[in-house]
Amino acid sequence: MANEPEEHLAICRFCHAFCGIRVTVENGRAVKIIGDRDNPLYHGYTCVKGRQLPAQHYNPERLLQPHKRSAEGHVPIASARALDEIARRLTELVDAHGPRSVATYAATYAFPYPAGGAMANAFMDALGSPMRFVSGSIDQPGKPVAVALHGRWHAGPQAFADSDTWMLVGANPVVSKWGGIPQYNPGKRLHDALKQGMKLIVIDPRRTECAEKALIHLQCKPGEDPTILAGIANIIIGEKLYDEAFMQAEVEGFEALQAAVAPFTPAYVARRADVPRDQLLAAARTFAGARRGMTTAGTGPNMAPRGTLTEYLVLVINTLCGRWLRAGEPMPNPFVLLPERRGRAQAEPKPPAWGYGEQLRVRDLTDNAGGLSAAALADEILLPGEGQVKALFSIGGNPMTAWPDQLKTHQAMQALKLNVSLDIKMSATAKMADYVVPPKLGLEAPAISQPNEGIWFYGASTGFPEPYAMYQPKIVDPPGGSDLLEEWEVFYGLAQRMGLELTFAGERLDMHSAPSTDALFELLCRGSRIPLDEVKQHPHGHIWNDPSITVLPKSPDWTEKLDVGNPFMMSDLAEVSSEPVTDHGGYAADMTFTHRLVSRRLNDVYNSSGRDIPKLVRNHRYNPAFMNPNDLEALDLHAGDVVEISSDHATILGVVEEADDVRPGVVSMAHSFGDAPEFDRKVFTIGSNTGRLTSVERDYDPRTGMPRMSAIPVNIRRGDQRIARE
Ligand SMILES: Nc1nc2c(c(=O)[nH]1)N[C@H]1C(S)=C(S)[C@@H](COP(=O)(O)OP(=O)(O)OC[C@H]3O[C@@H](n4cnc5c(=O)[nH]c(N)nc54)[C@H](O)[C@@H]3O)O[C@H]1N2
Ligand SMILES: Nc1nc2c(c(=O)[nH]1)N[C@H]1C(S)=C(S)[C@@H](COP(=O)(O)OP(=O)(O)OC[C@H]3O[C@@H](n4cnc5c(=O)[nH]c(N)nc54)[C@H](O)[C@@H]3O)O[C@H]1N2
Ligand code: SF4
Ligand SMILES: [Mo]
Repeated sequence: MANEPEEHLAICRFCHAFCGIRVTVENGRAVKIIGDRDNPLYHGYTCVKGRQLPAQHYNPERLLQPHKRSAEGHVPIASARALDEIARRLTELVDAHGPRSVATYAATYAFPYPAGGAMANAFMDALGSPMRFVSGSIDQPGKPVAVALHGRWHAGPQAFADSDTWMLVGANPVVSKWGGIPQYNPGKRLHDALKQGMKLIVIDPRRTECAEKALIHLQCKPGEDPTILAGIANIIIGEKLYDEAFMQAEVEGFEALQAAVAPFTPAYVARRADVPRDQLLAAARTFAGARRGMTTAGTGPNMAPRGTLTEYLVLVINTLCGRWLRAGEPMPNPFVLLPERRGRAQAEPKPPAWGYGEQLRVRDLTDNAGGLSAAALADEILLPGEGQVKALFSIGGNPMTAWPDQLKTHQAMQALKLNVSLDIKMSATAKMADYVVPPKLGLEAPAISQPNEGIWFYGASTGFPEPYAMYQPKIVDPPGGSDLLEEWEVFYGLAQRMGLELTFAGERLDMHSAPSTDALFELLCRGSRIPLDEVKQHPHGHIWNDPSITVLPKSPDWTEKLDVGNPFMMSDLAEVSSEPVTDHGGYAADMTFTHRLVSRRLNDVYNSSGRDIPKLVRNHRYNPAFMNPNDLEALDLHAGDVVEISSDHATILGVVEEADDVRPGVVSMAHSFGDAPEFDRKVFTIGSNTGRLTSVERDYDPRTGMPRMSAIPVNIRRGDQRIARE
């Protein structure tokens, strides 16, 4: 007889926003998801992806046991045996080539499973390999690097909730639910703020869902953000709109900045970035004329050339306007599952930004505040010699679709001696892996909200806007007959077999009897402001406000300042102002490009995830090449036509779609679609890979290794229309 349905409270881990949800469970299976109206942070919000968690958990495509590559393709293998074999091969590789031959790539789905990433690091520590890469290094590595150069204001930024202006540079948080503004039911937060009179400014070549609500939208040429932001800084300085007292007391480098931004006159910026001069002036005056509010940048400009400089100028504009918390103001989030953070109204000492730690063997790249560059990992795998990477663990990541320079990645995946993918499905990467070890999914293992606190340190204006936390126990068992390992169990199991002692979050682990996920969470939360046990008493999640936690005054004799005139950044600005203003992005003179391809997110899928869930691909199974109707007409193209999109590096196919929200001259296309070149003609079912258009060897940021992944100069040509729709 069927059991009565039960309701459970959970954290949605389909994306990084971690919404509080209610899960209906029938006969041990999750059958329905709705938002939890009693959750104090999200108030019942969910999106279409989160409501598909049952379809994700019981997807026929989901892998329910580890697989091993064989002559007959991938065949199931018991998890214990898979770990035995992987451990043996790792030992051989490390004996022959040293620990640096082993690399980890912890990506999108490492974030919601914090014990996995931490155990992978513990394993790499024990092995002695520095080769740990994260997807953050091909996301917005300019953020932490810019913070290191400019300095972090210890108390943190002004909060969104009490701001009267906000400026989004190439970010679309209403869709991405990620940064820019607090990403926890961001549509509602933005709506409420606008109702209270917030003046929103958006800088984006697309009239995005956020731009539609903006007071001022600079629909700029892509890739010109350093120019636009330098122009805004120049106006703020020229019109004396900056916070003079704050600059005097807390900031150095003003004269250098003033000189470096001087060439970026409104007329120059208007011409170069192709934005109306009056709008540019209005944006600067509106932002600086308001009382409170931050400028924040998203992935668009971070993937365009000079992401670090863009992020630096974002900080500069915030600092010019003094938009950092002052002594006596409440700390919006003193943390819950991390140690209490009581900020001081002062600049922190600046850590090194790059030039330390592991030296990569290509492009003179070093470790940096954004982490070792995943854009150089394929080279590290392909380049013979001492230290060559021979073994790769992808932890919740899909290099074949996400890394720039896909053809190089494709070669690298083939060159690996041991390729292990911790993935829920046969992704484009897993298909090439020697072992695919599938993990438990979000409802099958306990969860903590702590990762969304930790991202506070990544840049400015990220993370929970209030001291919120939630714990979720395991809700359902994995499907019967499955053989799944949580990500941390893989690294713990390998260490056991290889005789390695692991230290996890500062604690030596017992290598004979495995910990539980809950015990690992206890270790991750040690010393937290609120004990994890207390958080567990609040199944809907809870906000631990403490009005007594206010920003402390500056320490006596404190001399550290924020720096708006960093010499590297000033010299980058000089380089920008000396560039010729061209229509094709300063590219080789013998090649002309008519368009620039920009990155974007699609609401219904998450990078390469979700495309095997029918409700999420009801609009498109592919990533359309969105273009302005005038451009389509000029090229005699119609919606649904197949085109060839060529950069100076490669050509991909695309299916065009009319979009009047896209600026003329721009192609707006999502990443992480497509597969290896042999599948290219399936463009209508799997889309195509924009990463292939990028060379990692040119136009990269010399400190972070970030190549040009947006604002890519391209030409568009009619393609072969015989390519089948199905
Ligand atoms: N051209 C271009 N390239 C880009 C970007 C861009 O905008 N343009 N964006 C960049 C950015 S910001 C990022 S973050 C990277 C993303 O880079 P990746 O993280 O490498 O890419 P994803 O496609 O998110 O890969 C996630 C993988 O995890 C698997 N997965 C799903 N759920 C789980 C789970 O619960 N556990 C585990 N272990 N695995 C799971 C999925 O099946 C998928 O294969 O791509 C970057 N690449
Ligand atoms: N639904 C959904 N949500 C996601 C993801 C997803 O795939 N789907 N991916 C997740 C990931 S990994 C991340 S890192 C976050 C990213 O979150 P966001 O940074 O908010 O990402 P996007 O929505 O792509 O917004 C980037 C914007 O930059 C614009 N842009 C592109 N090039 C330029 C340029 O040169 N200059 C300027 N000014 N703008 C430019 C694009 O038009 C786009 O509107 O989203 C996360 N959330
Ligand atoms: S925004 Fe959607 S996918 Fe992301 S956590 Fe919330 S419900 Fe889940
Ligand atoms: Mo990302």
